[in-house]
Amino acid sequence: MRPLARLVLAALALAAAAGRAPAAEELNLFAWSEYVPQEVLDGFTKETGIRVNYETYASNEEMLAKLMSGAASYDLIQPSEYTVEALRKEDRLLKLDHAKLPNLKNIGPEYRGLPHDPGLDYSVPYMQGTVGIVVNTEKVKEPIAGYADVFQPKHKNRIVVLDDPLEIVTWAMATRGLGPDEVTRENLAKVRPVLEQWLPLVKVYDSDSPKTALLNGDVDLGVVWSGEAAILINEDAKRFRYVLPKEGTHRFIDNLAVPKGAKHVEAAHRFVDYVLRPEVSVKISKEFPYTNPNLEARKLLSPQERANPASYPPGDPKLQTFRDIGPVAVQVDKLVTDVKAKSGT
Ligand code: N2P
Repeated sequence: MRPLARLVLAALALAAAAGRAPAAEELNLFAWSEYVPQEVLDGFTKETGIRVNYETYASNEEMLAKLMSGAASYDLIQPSEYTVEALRKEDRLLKLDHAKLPNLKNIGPEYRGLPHDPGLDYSVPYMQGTVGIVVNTEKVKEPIAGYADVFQPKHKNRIVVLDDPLEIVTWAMATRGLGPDEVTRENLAKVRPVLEQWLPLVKVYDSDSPKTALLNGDVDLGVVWSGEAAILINEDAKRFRYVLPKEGTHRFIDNLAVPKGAKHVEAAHRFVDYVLRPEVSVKISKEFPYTNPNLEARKLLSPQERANPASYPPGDPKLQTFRDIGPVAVQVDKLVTDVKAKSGT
């Protein structure tokens, strides 16, 4: 064969091989916003060659709606405990292969045996947190101990809250002595008047970054995720205080889980085990200072980080975890949307 022909053939063979080569592997992660550090995603890609597409959401309900619509295919999602429970009832989660998760041992005993997934067979705790009140003590001088102290006419237009109907409804219920397990049509009707008083007072609804409005002085107090409060305390411990509402405090446990139909199940396991490594998990805590369920990672935190009262509340506060409330969730959404629309907020 003439050299040129040989060259052409070699080039053709190379092109054919390239066409057959598997596409670079990827992982489709659908998770809460401001929760997974870019440094962690990059570290995983560098080590494994697996590219991570990180799509974000701001509530469990938003995630569920998108997942159930089938509009996109995800390999990993990040539901809170009550949403793990709901997804399991619908048989939407894949059983995890614990043999591929040797670092699961780092998760503390208090995260095992819980009703949504007692054996961590379908979900792996990622971060835990509370929902509480942040007060700018330079602006608000009187004591704030509970929701009823926040939602007062004198604080009108000085309040930020999570843009999360279930959260908002359970705060109002707590002021009427009703727990988060008591979300029924009847009780929703009972708290409608409370919401009608509260929501016109709110200036900002923000589940992604409620700290921003507090930090730049747009508002003076708010009801936010504990990790957001912890960041504010790190910024200025004199100015910001975190209060666990006396009427009842919500404790959430956010988890990683693989939805049925995931296309990259192996990559999903590799990612879960990667973030369970203490030295990786601690990076998550440093950027997003929630309560880390990974006890080995906790050991790597500085004494100052462990002393942040929003990340690791002192004492033994009474915390309530949500359970799946079933179809009444639609009514929760409707109630808050309705009252918001009438409040002009
Ligand atoms: C992260 C918010 C996670 C807390 N930005 C909600 N479960």
